[in-house]
Amino acid sequence: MTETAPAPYAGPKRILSGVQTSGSLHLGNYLGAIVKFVRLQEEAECFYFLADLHAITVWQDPAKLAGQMREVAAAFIASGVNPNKAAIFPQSAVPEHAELAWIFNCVARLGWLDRMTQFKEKSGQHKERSSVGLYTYPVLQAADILVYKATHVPVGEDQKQHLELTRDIAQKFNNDFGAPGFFPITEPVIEGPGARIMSLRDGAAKMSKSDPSDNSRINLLDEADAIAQKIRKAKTDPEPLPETLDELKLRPEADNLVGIYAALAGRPKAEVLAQFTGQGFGAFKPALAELAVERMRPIGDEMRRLMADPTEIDKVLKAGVEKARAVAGPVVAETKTLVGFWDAKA
Ligand code: AQP
Repeated sequence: MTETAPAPYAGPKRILSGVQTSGSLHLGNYLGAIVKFVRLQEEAECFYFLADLHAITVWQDPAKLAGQMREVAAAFIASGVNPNKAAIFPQSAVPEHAELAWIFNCVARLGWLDRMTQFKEKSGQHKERSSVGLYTYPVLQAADILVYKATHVPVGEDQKQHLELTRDIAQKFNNDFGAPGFFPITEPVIEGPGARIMSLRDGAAKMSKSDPSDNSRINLLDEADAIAQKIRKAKTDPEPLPETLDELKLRPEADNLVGIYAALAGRPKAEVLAQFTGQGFGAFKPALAELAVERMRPIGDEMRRLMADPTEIDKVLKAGVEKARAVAGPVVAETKTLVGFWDAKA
């Protein structure tokens, strides 16, 4: 098949993103993704899903899975995602995601998946014992995005490679099935100091819910005392904060804390650095703790309120599923026609 330049996509701007329902959300998920969900809901039609199909690529306790899913929904709403503006829904309740993923499994090439670094990191030494789902995870992610013909996807930097795969799949599908511009060539929205939040214990590792040390991350449900204590204990060095961003970059832990401050304050990193230049962590950490508590406490409180009564969340989810299926259904139907499947309704 000869590759051609991507044909322009003529559909509307549409935003999509999701968060796995595999456990407590942390500041990295919040600053890397959820903050952008809130901003983008003012700009276009938005679909924010609770990625439970992705979550089960590693073992999840069936007795806890639905509760974890509601927790992520509560995090979205408590952070300011407005269910009247954005559809919020569980991925597993919209079967079109899995249906399109199968077709994309037949479009994507093994060599493309073999290059995915997240699979290598997550499967570690035990590749043969990993689920097949973990391997094809980025193909499902492409389906999540393209089943809504989403043009923009707000994510943290760790998802950049998966987004490139989505673009490759869209382009190959459009070429293979003679449908230029059918799927958009989606743009990732990865910007600002929140795009890569690192562990509080190791400036070289990303903040992650699977890190065994709870002190490595700030969870959205942490109480004010825990937030302040984790920041107090965060790994740093004895030097005062430098003058330039280039000097700061050489000190990953310090760089991370200044980045967190900037992302929480919604200010450029250079401006934050200018404010604290020459000061040590004895002064910077309390300022950061105060800001983090001020920003995160209302979110945690609202999450606890929402999670105490699942009926409110479930109402939002049911409406979200309806909105999502109204878009995803016709896209899958058209895709199946392009592939050449028999149509029972024809
Ligand atoms: N440390 C991070 N900094 C910035 N953004 C981040 N994201 C995750 N970690 C950071 C972004 O959060 C969104 C949802 O992530 P996810 O839960 O779907 O998957 P993940 O990237 O695997 O998140 P975790 O918490 O790190 O989980 P584990 O420990 O299982 O790997 C995505 O947009 C992601 O970029």
